[in-house]
Amino acid sequence: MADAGMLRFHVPEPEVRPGGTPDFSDVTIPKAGSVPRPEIDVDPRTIRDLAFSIIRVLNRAGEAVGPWAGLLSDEELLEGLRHMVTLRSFDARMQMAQRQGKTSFYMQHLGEEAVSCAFRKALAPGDMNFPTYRQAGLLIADGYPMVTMMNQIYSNEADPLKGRQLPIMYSSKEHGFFSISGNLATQYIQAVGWAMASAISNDQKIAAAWIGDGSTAESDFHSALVFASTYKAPVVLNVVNNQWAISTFQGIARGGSGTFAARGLGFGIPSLRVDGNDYLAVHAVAKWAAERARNNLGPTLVEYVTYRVGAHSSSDDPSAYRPKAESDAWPLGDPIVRLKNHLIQRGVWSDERHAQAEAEILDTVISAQREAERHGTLHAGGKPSARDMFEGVYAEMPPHLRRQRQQAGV
Ligand SMILES: Cc1ncc(C[n+]2csc(CCOP(=O)(O)OP(=O)(O)O)c2C)c(N)n1
Ligand SMILES: [Mg+2]
Repeated sequence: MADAGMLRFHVPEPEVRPGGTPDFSDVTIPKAGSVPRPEIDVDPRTIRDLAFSIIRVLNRAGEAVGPWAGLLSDEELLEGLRHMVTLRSFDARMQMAQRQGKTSFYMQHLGEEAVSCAFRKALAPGDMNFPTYRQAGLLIADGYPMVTMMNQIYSNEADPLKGRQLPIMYSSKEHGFFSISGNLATQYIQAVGWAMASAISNDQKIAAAWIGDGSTAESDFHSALVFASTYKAPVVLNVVNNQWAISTFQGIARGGSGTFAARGLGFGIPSLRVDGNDYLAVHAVAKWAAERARNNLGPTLVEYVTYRVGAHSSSDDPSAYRPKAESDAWPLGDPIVRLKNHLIQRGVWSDERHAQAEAEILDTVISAQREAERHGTLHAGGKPSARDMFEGVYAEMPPHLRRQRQQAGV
């Protein structure tokens, strides 16, 4: 009905605030195995529903069911579990190191481990990720040394980035991990541009763009989708919807689109939603999207539905903006517990072996930490040389920088 009264300004509000009872009744969860798996060359117009559903493989009994199941062997799943436990353990130690003043800043992945760990296994050597700060699992699952990550976090003398990047903003060309940019959403246009270049040079490498729910509100996200769809860039466009953008709930950036995946539909991009806490589902969908890219079928947009259990960063306190127990109410569970239960159900794992593996992994993380700390931490021990800040940018140093370097005596 027409309402010609006073205009009202609309601001979306989360269902609950601190002190309230967590409520995810608006998150519709389809049964595991119920969403079809189309051919990779499907006409995007025929799979619009997939942008509004959630692809799931693991059911409540821990079984892998439906058309997206069956891609990974016992060994591959056990390895995936080890990667996720390693990332969680690494996070806990580094979070503690931040509280001890050994680094200025840290960001955890708690609850989101499956997304980056499983995605990495769907790529081929030479493919390039353009990650945000919450995809360290891409490095862990690719065997990047934890000591090197810690050296970067401590900005110590062995930091490969020589103290120039904020802690956790890693970079490794060899491991397909493009330097993280703190300016959010730049990853999207960079990834699409890199993918276009790969196609222009008739290469075989594909790119993966990463963004959080909140950052999709940036214009870079939309520009990237224009270029990706027009030029059928060989890129997987990942949106990690962890429900929060610091203190802003996902309804703000999502606006009226219903889901983040639905954003891709207006560009004619096949767009899927997947259970981000289901290692098998994440891997299967990532593989589908990567195959499309590699077969000149163009971009795919994937929304990972997950929940950020921890604080946004070591500088954040979520109790100021959401109920304390909200993460316990999250209906998609914990990615590590779910994969563990699946492996037990397959008969290749047990609670005892899991506890033992957790203890062994913690030992490995602690010894990596000891080794990194021998090279220094934020306030103690070895540091990068002050000379380093003058190097690596200009092929020929401009006179004013040369003068400054002389003044600094380095
Ligand atoms: C262009 C830009 N705007 C704002 C910020 C400040 N900022 C850092 S993280 C963040 C929230 C991002 O949330 P989301 O995209 O959902 O990612 P998440 O942290 O949940 O993984 C904001 C606003 C920034 N770094 N860059
Ligand atoms: Mg977010």
